[in-house]
Amino acid sequence: MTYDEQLTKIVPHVRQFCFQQLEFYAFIHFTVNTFTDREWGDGTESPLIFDPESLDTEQWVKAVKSAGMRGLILTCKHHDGFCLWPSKLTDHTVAASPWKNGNGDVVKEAAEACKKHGIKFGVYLSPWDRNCPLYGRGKPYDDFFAGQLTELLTNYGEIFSVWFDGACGEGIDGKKQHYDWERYYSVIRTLQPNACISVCGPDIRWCGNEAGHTRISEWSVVPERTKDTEKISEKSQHSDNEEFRLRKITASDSDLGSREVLKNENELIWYPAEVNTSIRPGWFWHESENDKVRSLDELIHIYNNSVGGNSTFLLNIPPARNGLLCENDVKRLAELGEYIRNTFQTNLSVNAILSADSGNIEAAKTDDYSTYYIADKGRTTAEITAEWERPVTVGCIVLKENILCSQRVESFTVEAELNGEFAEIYRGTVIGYKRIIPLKNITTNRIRIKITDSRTEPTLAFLGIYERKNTISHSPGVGE
Ligand code: FUL
Repeated sequence: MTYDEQLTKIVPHVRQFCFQQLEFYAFIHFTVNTFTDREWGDGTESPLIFDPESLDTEQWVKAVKSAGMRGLILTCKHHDGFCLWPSKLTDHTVAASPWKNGNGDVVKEAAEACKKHGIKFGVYLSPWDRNCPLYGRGKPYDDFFAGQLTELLTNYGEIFSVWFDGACGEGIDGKKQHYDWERYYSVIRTLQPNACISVCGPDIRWCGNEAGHTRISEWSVVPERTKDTEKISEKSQHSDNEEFRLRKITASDSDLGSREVLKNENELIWYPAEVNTSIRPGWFWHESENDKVRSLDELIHIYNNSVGGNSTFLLNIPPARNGLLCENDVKRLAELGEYIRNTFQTNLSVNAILSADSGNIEAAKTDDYSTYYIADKGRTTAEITAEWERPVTVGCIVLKENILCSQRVESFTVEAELNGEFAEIYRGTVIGYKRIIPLKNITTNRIRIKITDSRTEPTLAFLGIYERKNTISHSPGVGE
């Protein structure tokens, strides 16, 4: 087996495959910080300050759905330790707050609203707890944390994501906790086997920043040691390459999966990226940021480069003190949803005459995995042409590999016939789960896609060529 073939033996677990198809989902940061105007609470906040008198989780879910998001992850407990559900393991919860006279449960309301409106529900539970007196004492804290996880994963229906934050500081008396991750993971696998564990977990990788920046080439096959930076020294002893042994891997490295990076690694894993960022500067609501909601343009840019850059997109929208998302944020989400719906409305490839230099390209007309294009055995390139009798105006092209066959494509180009000749209009590197290629006003009879390098036979689960519907277009693009 060639080296490239070995790389393509690494494929997603079914739970990762399902997760990736959610594409775009919401983060909701809400806790005592919302009432203290802080980003990190220190655990001394009184539960008496928590009183979101108009809390309406259906308003959250409706707004989130209007943007085209398919899930919602709630900060059930942030670093301050305040629990949005009446945990039996601590008094520092909604039960001690005036909200609903202590009879409320935000987690329950959020889970129910998601279920009612048909989106997935996930939980963020901060391992770092600045209120819990057991923090930093080893097993007693692990017992406490595993107990809280058990409450969340037992009482609130199906959970799609358990989001473990990397932030880890000192507890009440300056002690640091060394988390028993393996134990936490086993609680999750037992209680919610379909849930993906994100960031400090084995299923979904943090993209390495919180600003919404994305990589040009995002690979899902990466070194196993990407998963756990603490284990670097232990793992690297196994490599024979001296220079490589000394090189550390961090989540923010610009290249995590090229052939060059992978070649000295002993263990490789499927570990796809998630881009997480906030619609405002902060994660929590601050009155002073009500007019600092990201522009539609910015959000489209992040969407195209995350969902359309072989990542998933987790966008945070923080509720205000009254328990509602603010008007500006709600409006922006609706605008984004409208843009997405318009962009991907009319797929011109359905009525195009498709041809390829090998394989059955017709199989890529439908956006599913039941049929897919694959080049003939032994080929690592492909040339695919879409042709229409009358000229079409294209706003966007979407390419999707069949990731069940791993991630294979290394580079490709897109050409359009302009004035009787093919001209290159886009040059790309990886495809992976999805590549979105926004174009500006290309009117043509023919589009040609050339896969110029692939690890083994290139696949396409889907080729979408969308008619231009939006008046705004977003980089990169040519033609105007
Ligand atoms: C960080 C946290 O410290 C922030 O408060 C926020 O929750 C973000 C998503 O992760 O590490």
